[in-house]
Amino acid sequence: TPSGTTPGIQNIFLGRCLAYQEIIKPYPQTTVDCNSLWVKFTTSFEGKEPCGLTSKDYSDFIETSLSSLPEDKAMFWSGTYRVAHDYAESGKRFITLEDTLLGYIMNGLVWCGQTAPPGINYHSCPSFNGCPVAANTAFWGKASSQFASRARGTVTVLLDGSNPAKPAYRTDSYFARFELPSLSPEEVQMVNIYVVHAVNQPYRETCNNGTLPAMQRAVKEHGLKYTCQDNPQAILHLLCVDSPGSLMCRIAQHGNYSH
Ligand code: NGD
Repeated sequence: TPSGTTPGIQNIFLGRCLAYQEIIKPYPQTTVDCNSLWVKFTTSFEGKEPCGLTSKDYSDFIETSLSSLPEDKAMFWSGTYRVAHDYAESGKRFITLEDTLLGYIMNGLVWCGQTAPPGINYHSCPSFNGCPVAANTAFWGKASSQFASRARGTVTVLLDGSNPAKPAYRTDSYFARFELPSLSPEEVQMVNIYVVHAVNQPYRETCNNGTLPAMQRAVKEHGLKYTCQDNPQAILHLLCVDSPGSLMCRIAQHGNYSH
């Protein structure tokens, strides 16, 4: 059953907004007033037909809350939510959209409007594919492209090379539709592509196989330089936390290096 707007959304929104700026502060940015941000958010969709929204409805809200990004920190993910965020370390190592104020506030929330009072539908919202122009895309598409347009220096992309149901590079992903096209060839010097392979699963796609060659062509055609690596050590080590005994995870157990 499709759920409606997240109960208590105003408290969650304001609490996340305050906590992000007062406590979490992953990197220096200009302060935003949380109450006026809430007003900009609700104005975007309240009282409106949920399937009629476009990214324009969210422009003011998104542009007020996204500030500039530090060089070399932007990270994109596609099918790799968990390991990308483990690796990013809440903005300390890399900054994903979910480590920005906007993404931090909105991640996981459900919301939609209705023309009848009270203007917000707490009973049911359209499913992901339930609208002609997905309501989801009106917000997350705009948020993703605005985030990507702020990236500078080296950017990092984590793709899933092990999912039998989803190719690593899908032309209908948010990454392919909104993020890659918004990277500035003037501001972005290098795209580091990491292909993640699940532990003890076959390598379905690698830098040289499957959809990766097409992705590298797309990156090049956009005027960007790139590198591609299959399961870099740092990523493998993160994945190995959950299967330390597996053969590909047995490392550095040969001796005692303490003296
Ligand atoms: O069929 C779907 C579906 N496809 C994507 N998503 C879907 N949700 C459904 N219910 N049904 C949503 O997009 C879902 O919230 C996923 O977690 C999210 C990402 O899909 P994925 O893993 O296939 O990767 P994408 O390339 O499409 O989008 C990820 C990139 C990443 O670099 C973020 O900066 O785009 C940005 N992003 C997009 C959409 C949503 C982030 C979010 C988010 N935080 O919710």
